[in-house]
Amino acid sequence: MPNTKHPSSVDGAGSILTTIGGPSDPTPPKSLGVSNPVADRLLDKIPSEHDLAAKRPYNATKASEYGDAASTPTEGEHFKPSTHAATGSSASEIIANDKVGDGNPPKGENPTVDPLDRVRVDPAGRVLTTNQGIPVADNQHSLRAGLRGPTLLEDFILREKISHFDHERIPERVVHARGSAAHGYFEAYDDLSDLTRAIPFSKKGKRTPVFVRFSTVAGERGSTDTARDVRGFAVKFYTEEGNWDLVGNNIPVFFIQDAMKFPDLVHAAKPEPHHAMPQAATAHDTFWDFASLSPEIAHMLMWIMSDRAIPRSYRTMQGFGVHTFRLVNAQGESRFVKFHWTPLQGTHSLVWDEAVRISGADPDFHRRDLWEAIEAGNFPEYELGLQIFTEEQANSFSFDILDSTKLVPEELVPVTPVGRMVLDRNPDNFFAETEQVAFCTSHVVPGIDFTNDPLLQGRNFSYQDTQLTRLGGPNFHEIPINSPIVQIQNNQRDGFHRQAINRGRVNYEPNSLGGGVPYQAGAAGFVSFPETVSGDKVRGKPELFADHYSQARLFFKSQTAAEQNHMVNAFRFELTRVQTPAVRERMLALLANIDATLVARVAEGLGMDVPAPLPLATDAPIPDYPASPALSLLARPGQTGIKGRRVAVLIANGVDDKAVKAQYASLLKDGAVPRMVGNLLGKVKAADGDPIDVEISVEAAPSVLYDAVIVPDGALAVEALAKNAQVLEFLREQYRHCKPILAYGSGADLLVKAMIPATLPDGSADPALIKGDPANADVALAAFKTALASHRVFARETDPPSV
Ligand code: HDE
Repeated sequence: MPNTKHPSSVDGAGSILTTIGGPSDPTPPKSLGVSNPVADRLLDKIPSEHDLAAKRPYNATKASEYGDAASTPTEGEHFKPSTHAATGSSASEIIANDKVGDGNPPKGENPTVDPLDRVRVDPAGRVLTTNQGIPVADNQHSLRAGLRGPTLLEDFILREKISHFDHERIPERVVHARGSAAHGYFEAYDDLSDLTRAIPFSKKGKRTPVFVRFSTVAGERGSTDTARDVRGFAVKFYTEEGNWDLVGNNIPVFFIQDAMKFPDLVHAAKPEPHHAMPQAATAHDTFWDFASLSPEIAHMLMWIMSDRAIPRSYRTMQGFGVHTFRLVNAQGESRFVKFHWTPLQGTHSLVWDEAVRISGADPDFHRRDLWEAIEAGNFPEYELGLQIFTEEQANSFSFDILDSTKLVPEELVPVTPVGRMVLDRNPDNFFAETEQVAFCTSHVVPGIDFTNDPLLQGRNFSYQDTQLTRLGGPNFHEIPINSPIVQIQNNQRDGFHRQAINRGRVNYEPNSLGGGVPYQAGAAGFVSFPETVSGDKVRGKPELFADHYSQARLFFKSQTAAEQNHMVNAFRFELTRVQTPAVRERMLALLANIDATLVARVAEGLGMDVPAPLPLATDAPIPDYPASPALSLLARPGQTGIKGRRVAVLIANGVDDKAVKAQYASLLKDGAVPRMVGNLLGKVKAADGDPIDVEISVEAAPSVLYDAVIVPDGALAVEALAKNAQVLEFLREQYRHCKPILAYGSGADLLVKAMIPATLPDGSADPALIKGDPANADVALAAFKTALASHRVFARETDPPSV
């Protein structure tokens, strides 16, 4: 589409980079102000999608569906897109790798282990068919005995269509039902073959394709993204020696110590069984009843009541393998390892009030953020770090490395960076890929091995088992997203939905009729580490597992004051929603073993006295750890500046046109996503008379959906904005949620109208409340960008909130 109105500007580019709304004027920008092959493709994709849709202003075949005309079916209207991109699922589909292929399905191939290209379906220029490939003449009507008669059972086309639809749903995951995923690659920094023979680490610069699914745990498939919860962080590596699944979380410890307790934990956390409430929340009696009777949960409670449980984005959270695993090298030597993923974007979270409001404004907040970032070419990137230690070291620790409620402090064993993971491609189809992907902790490759952590051992059974129901049988490994990039060769046969057509008559081993193949690999295959095992058959836990509180204490004391405040508030919120006083009391008694200030402040919020601490499960002395700054979220501000940050630029009639456009363009250039936000869609008339498109209204995308706001200069504009209470609330929320605010010239009057405090509560200057001189706009913008990159100013917070 020719761009006549904004010949060379980036106006509207913020809307091209997002998935909600857009200006009334469909004229797209010509440039995004940055050159990036994926983001640039959006400039083709979005306008050509519009052009394609515009070719069909109405349904021209509708009239032929009635009366006698219906007896001669008409060919469906169809149109050719102006670009291939127009009908693709994503702009990132052009990014190829060994797993996804290049996006162009080869004709006539049907092997079971090829890349996803084999099953990618493109309907361009094709007629509609049944599942048997029969061309469908009429997709509007069922077959009937006369226009007013009954529908005929003979109508195999209707039956097939309805029946398939009836069975579209599969059971959701029993936990981690809500999730989003992306393709990408892992790249090793170095050759680690002295440590492990795992092939992704075999060579400096080696790339292994991955598929990563992030998730919440407790909520159902359609639940909100910003619930307070642990996030799943599951990575499937498609290696040349088979698939390795590192099925982790964004928190390095877990609630329980033995797989036997997992169904109890999940039952307690999920909606209560009598009335099925609440959805995606632990703030209810059954969870806290279970928690207060399971003191091994203490450490995990510290993490889930912290801001870790409300991440800003999947791009801004860490990932952890949680359990201790083993690395084994070609000589059969083993070391213990803990896996850490660290986001280059830094670790950033939401504030609770914001998380709650986002649930209404955009329940898909994290899904959208991940999708949009990849489409915009702001590829999420994480560094993989390993904590490596020997058996001797492990024996010297004051905790048991098989206990998943404990972490290995980084001060004890530092994290060594070994590679990076880049997520550079969105899935083509949510169901086929994100929903059907099956992660199993038992999927390991030579060079990676298990330990005897009783949680991990239980998981190794559970994941394989759960897929049988969820994906309908034992052949889920053949679903393209699950199948490895190497051939599957064994004598397993048949079962529901089998795809492989195995050649020959030999389906057993040993055989001579097939020449002995496939043959076992011997030492070249997966060899379990020959760990010595001895002991009585017993149900129980080792002594060191009985220390429930030392690392909970370590976590609490390692947080900054603001983070501690957030934890106090989270406990107050959750326990206030509990109805049974005895449960609240027992929880306070548990907290009393962790920190005296914490319990006193939570008790105060509940109007209760601090009870006596719960009895301990051990008489052994409890380790006292020094504070670990690495445990604070603020320890990792990130390296990618303002990339992917959303900025609202408020506009109304009379706005200073030149300035807002320059700010908009400058933010785009740095990879942020600005949007012109107004009272209503349409155009506003700038001070110099030029029209500017409003890209979205304050109502459709309220304050919580942005990381920062710019209030422009222009007395008239300020007056118009001040009349809208939603705008004033917008600013108050930006302030309350500690986000950067930049006001130019008369824009500062709007802050006064919104009753935004001029200084921090202690009277000092607020580094993220920036008042800019329009004559010197660049200086203020630079300060604003710095504030945006460092995320939030928690020093604004008071208890209770004053704004
Ligand atoms: Fe899971 N977990 N889990 N879990 N888990 C599942 O497997 C289970 C645990 C985690 O994106 C289920 O395929 C048991 C720890 C993630 O598809 C199920 C125990 C950690 C995902 C299951 C645990 C996790 C799951 C449900 C205690 C962090 C989502 C659907 C012994 C290290 C993967 C499925 C995805 C999913 C069982 C504890 C992470 C039922 C029995 C610890 C990220 O098999």
